[in-house]
Amino acid sequence: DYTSFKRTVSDIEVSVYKGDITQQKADVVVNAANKKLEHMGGVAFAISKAGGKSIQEESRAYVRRHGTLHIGQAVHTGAGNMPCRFVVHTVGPMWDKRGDNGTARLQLREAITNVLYYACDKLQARSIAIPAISAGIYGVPVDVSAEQLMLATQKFVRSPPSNNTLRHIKFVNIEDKVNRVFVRVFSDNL
Ligand code: AR6
Repeated sequence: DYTSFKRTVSDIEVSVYKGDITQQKADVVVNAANKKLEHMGGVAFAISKAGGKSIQEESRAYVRRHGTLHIGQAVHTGAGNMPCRFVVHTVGPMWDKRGDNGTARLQLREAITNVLYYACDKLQARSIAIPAISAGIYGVPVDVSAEQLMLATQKFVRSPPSNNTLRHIKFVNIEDKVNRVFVRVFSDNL
């Protein structure tokens, strides 16, 4: 595992890291969830497995009480046995192979913006680890996911909110080929 890109803007360090997100010691680990918070595949399954039963239990309790999530919404649970403090669950859009996906792009950007604000407003987090939301089971091309995550991050770090607590924003990819795309997009644009 290694850091493959790092840049500091407005005292916030943004990095791209090749590794397993369940092993990150950040205050917040972000989950690429679905609307029902049923953590079945991909990064959601990995988080649920690494954290232990409590993550799926807290997630079900949330949905019983408040209903399902909408795309881009952020909610949190504890992190169970993982080395982070909280899991912030968000729901990315699904890709439509035949559509123009303008809405999907916007929703992806909003999801990350919401996650960053949530981490400050609700959790006073100093560090956050984020996976390539929607770039797996939901079928968004990796370069589109990287681009939208970068755009949301770029906007946040160029003009952080007055209550910003974040000092480290880390994009964590388990797959080499996904990580390479993130390095290219972030180093070209941030
Ligand atoms: N660490 C870092 N990245 C990972 C890990 C890991 N341990 N495991 C997978 N990835 P996905 P989505 C990468 O499919 O497209 C679930 O069933 C993976 O290589 O997890 O938003 C949910 O419950 C890919 O690049 O998320 C939803 O139903 C990225 O994480 C649905 O999948 C995202 O892939 C959400 O699909």
